Amino acid sequence: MRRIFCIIWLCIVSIGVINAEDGSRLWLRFQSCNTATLPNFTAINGNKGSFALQQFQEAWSLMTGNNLPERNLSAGHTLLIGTSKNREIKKVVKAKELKELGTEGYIIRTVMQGNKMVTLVASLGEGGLLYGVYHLLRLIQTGTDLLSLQISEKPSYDIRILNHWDNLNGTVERGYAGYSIWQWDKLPEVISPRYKEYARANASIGINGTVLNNVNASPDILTTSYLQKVKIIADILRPYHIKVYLSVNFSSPKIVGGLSDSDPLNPQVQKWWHEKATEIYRLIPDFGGFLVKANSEGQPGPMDYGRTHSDGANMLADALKPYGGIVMWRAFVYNPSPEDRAKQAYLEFKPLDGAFRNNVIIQVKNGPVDFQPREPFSPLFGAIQQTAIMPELQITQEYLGFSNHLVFLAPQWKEFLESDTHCKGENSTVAKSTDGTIYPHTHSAIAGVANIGLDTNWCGHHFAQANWYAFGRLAWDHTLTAEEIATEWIRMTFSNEPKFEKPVKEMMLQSWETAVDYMMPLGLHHIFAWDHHYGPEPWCNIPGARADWLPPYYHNAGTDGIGFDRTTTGSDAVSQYYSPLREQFNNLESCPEELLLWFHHVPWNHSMKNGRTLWEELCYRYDGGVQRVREFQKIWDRVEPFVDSDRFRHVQSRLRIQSRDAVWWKDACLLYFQTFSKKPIPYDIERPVHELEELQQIKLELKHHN
Ligand code: GCV
Repeated sequence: MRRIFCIIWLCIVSIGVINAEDGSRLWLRFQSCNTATLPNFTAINGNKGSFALQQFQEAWSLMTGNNLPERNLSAGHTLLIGTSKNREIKKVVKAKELKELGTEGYIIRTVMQGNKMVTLVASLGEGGLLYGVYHLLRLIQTGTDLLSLQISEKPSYDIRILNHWDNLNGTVERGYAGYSIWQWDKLPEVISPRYKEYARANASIGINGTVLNNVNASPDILTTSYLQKVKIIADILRPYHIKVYLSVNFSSPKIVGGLSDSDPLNPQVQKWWHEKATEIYRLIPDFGGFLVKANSEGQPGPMDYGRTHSDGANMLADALKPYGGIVMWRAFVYNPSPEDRAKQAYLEFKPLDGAFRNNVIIQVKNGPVDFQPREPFSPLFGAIQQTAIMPELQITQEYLGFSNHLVFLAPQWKEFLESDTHCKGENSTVAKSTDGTIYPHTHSAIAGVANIGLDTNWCGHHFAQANWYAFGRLAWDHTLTAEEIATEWIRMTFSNEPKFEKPVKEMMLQSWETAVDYMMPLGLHHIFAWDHHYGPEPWCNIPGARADWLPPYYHNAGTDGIGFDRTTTGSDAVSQYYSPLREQFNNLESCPEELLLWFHHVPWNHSMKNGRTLWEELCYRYDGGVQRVREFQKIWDRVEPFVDSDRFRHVQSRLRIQSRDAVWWKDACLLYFQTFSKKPIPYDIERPVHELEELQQIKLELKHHN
């Protein structure tokens, strides 16, 4: 009777809450008054004081209003949560099974013991137990039948890490969700409750590392007073199985340590880093390591002293080695040279393959240029073999409409991870060439540039939370489909109602291709407005600016056609790929049309596979993108009955912006490119509503936090 009362009470409370959802609880709302989907657990048992067990109890009490009684296996349905050391677990799960899954893997299983039903979550380590518990909670929240579970999982990547581009003054580079969640000015005295919520959200999706500060790193982070602040955060994150890492400035020995230089071969410099590592590990015994942007976009690095990337990375790696720390060394490098920017990272790093210590991982952006709406994968994937290499994905939507546009990125990341590098023949996907399958190394890793800020809903746009979620889920299991991830997220974040789930999922799954179409279809790239990267500026030409920071460098539009010639007779970037890819990309006929203008300069009259000319196809792509955003608006308006009013209105309003922006993109690009193609926009396509001159006047005053 009491339980029924509680459930009714919870439902009433929930109805109240439905009108006041602000997105702060992310996908961890634990707000179930649908008793049909709740398992009939009658008791809980497990390792005494287990953090994972506590996490389950907290969630359970939010869902039901009660804690589960902690007692030994008894009649009814017991939930057993324990490591391999637990006596009850030992009775049902073979030690060998758990060993094979490692300390982060887990088993979830339903077993009968006489007339007793037991659902168990078991792992070798506490981390795995936590992940198992969150897996079980996900099944409960998404309304999955729990009567015959047979699950065993282990992560695709060892290190699943967020990169915050957060500055010490509280701003966030390329952040669109408010100020940084790390409140350095208040630490170590004042501890924001957000730190814990952040940790729990990450643990629930398997993220086990975080780099707290921007890769454009302030040397101050390595001062003792900042390290004491970092220690507080590390202490909060530790129970959630999350390690803290820091971005470091290569000139720190000179700037913070007062040395005459920061030359990696200078013994004084090496000593400084060793002592700094010792100081860090004294404060934070499980400190993860360093992330470094060196000799890139003006950042200092070993090349300032005539040394190589490996000299720099190895020096840091040696300092961290005694403590088990790692160095993530970024390969995002390009200089204002005549060489095609897309080729430069490969040219710099490929010759260094094998020259790095085994606690160094080369961190490479998914594409060879810079997180564009669509890029081919970077040719470094598959090519770097003797050194571990990790993908860097961008969760924050620097090039995809900030937090104004609804763009679900799982399809983009899946396309990337499943791209076949051909490094060891067919089916040598990017995923397999980085997760240890093809090239086993001491560590495997994947990073995502965070989209998290102090905004109440964490990510600015409610649907941008889905990208944080998707990154974690794919880092854990890159074989998941975008659709599976969207289903889980929608159900937990919004509703299990099929009339909501189905159309919203379709919208999410189409949203990335849609944004590509209204921004940069057919392989176009980097035609953004100067510096802030919001909106189109294909004409942008700033006197004296580096050519490779200007759109015409990339689109090369002229009366003869459009696109970047990267074939063997052009910049020859195609040759950085393995056969048969390089031949496929090189040939206009076999190059995938989605990447056509990435690899080829193509005449306006070129005949596409569907019979249209290139110009016509470009027009239809832009228009298709606009029309689909309008469809998204209709989809969203129709699902209003299933969403709380606050989130409904918020998303509705963002879709209106997205719709207007899509028209802006289409008009700007088509009217501008038309000055070269000199062809009419096909007559069945919506007419431009802007004048080109009017669009060319737009200069947005967007805050760019550096
Ligand atoms: C952190 C791009 C972004 C920069 C970013 C850089 C990087 O150039 O626009 O804001 O700097 O990439 O990844 O280092």
